[in-house]
Amino acid sequence: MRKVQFAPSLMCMDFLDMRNQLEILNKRADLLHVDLMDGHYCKNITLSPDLIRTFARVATLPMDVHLMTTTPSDWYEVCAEAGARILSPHAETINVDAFRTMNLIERLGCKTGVILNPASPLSIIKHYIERIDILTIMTVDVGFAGQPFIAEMLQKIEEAAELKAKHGYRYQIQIDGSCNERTYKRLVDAGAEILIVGSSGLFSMDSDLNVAYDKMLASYEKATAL
Ligand code: S6P
Ligand code: MG
Repeated sequence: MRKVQFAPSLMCMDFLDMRNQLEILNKRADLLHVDLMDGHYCKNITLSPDLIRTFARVATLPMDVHLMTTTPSDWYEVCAEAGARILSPHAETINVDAFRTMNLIERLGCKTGVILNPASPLSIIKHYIERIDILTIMTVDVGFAGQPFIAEMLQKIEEAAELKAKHGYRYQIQIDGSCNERTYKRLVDAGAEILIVGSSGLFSMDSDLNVAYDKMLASYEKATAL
């Protein structure tokens, strides 16, 4: 099996079974993906800083907060204080003050994530790419689980992997959107290092999350062995 990390997307978990599901993920996953939406940047509302604080009582894995908000600067401090370890705003929202943003995230003791929408090229992060710890490439438009994979993003992942190899950048390449048995092989072949698994890759596989996790690993192994 190819070496890749899995980051379950907590907006897709069974909210009536949160504690149990977090305890299972503690033992099996690599990091936790927390989607924070404001209803403006995208037309949905999912998790919240209060929920991050609640998850932190049980979660032992680092929480990566994906800020789908028009003004992410409203949320860095509160998310870090609630227990986030990685803060991942969208490049499209921080490019008015990207350097101030990076300085603040570092001062808060968090790792720096940056996320690119499908329509955004890598060139918009060119001047600060070397400061990024986790670079997330969206393979669906923001807002909802269960959307179709945007195959044009494979080229962007390849470009990010080439840039990383060429310049020795430290970022890990993370993929958000429709990571599942139909896309695993293409994603890892292109250079993906962390796969965010949501409804299609993990939570829909079985109502028992341990069984779902086994099925996800088996489907990953089968897809990437081809
Ligand atoms: C979408 C969000 C994602 C989803 C994930 C769901 O706005 O950022 O993190 O939770 O993509 O997974 P799937 O398999 O339903 O696409
Ligand atoms: Mg996300």
